[in-house]
Amino acid sequence: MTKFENIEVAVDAKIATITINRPKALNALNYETIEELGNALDEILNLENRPAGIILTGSGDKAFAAGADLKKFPELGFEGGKQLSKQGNEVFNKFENSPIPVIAAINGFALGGGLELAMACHLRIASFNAKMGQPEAKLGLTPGYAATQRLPRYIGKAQALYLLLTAEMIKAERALELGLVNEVVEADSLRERCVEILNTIGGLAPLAITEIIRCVNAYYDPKLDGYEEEVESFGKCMDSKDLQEGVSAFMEKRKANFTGE
Ligand code: DAK
Repeated sequence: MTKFENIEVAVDAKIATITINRPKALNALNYETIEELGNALDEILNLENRPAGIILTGSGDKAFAAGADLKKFPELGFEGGKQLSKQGNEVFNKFENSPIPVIAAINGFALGGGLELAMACHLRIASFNAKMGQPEAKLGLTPGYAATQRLPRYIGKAQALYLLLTAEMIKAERALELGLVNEVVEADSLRERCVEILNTIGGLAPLAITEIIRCVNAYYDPKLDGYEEEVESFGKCMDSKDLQEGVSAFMEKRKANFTGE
């Protein structure tokens, strides 16, 4: 794996971990960091032994990512703003469409672009000290990385508008009540819980996991008919070695040994 400047990437046999590593700026996302996140994801997905999943987190115990890096914002202007938004959306969409699941381990502040990045992941596990919000309106901005689109999907229009219009920061327990995160755990067991979830997923059929992600994403894609995509995926899985192995293992009362084919 490439050695990056703003993120750290570690890969063991089954799990890749990407850590945003700008603790002095509370892991704020600048252009370079977002670029590196996209490149790291590409490298992980191209590994010969592709891991079962990815944990995305922030370094230190204070922040997942405290938003887009605000320092350069005042000089960006219209074109610079659009370019930044386009780059972010491309990278975040790449995470959302990753064929292996990505868990955001939210270990502190996840604000603005930081929460938008977490929302592009498939699952969100937060520690009790995590705080989330979309403070863009406080800064004179609309969200640039799709909070106006993803937040309503997770928590409904009324609650999404509340968070976007008030710029209020909420605690992890409230995020759980709203359905924004999957679980809230103690900070010192955050990684352990994410590993446990990915180990569970890693024991299942890789092809089915990839197709489930694809079909659920299709539900939210106006260009696709999710029902048709599901039919396609079902046919594809029926024709797979994983299906043969899964059913044989069930009949023979043994653990399946999937190959993702
Ligand atoms: N950017 C840059 N530096 C940041 C930062 C950020 N977002 N957040 C924190 N830092 C830096 C602080 O400046 C400080 O640096 P020094 O002063 O030590 O050099 C250091 O991190 C520690 O922060 P604090 O001293 O403020 O720490 P506290 O514990 O007191 O407060 C806090 C923590 C998270 C409540 C506070 O730092 C804070 O309010 N941070 C800003 C949060 C925020 O507003 N984030 C931006 C959200 S808006 C778009 C693309 C993307 C976006 C929008 C449009 N287009 C392309 C159109 C996204 C926008 C956002 O993300």
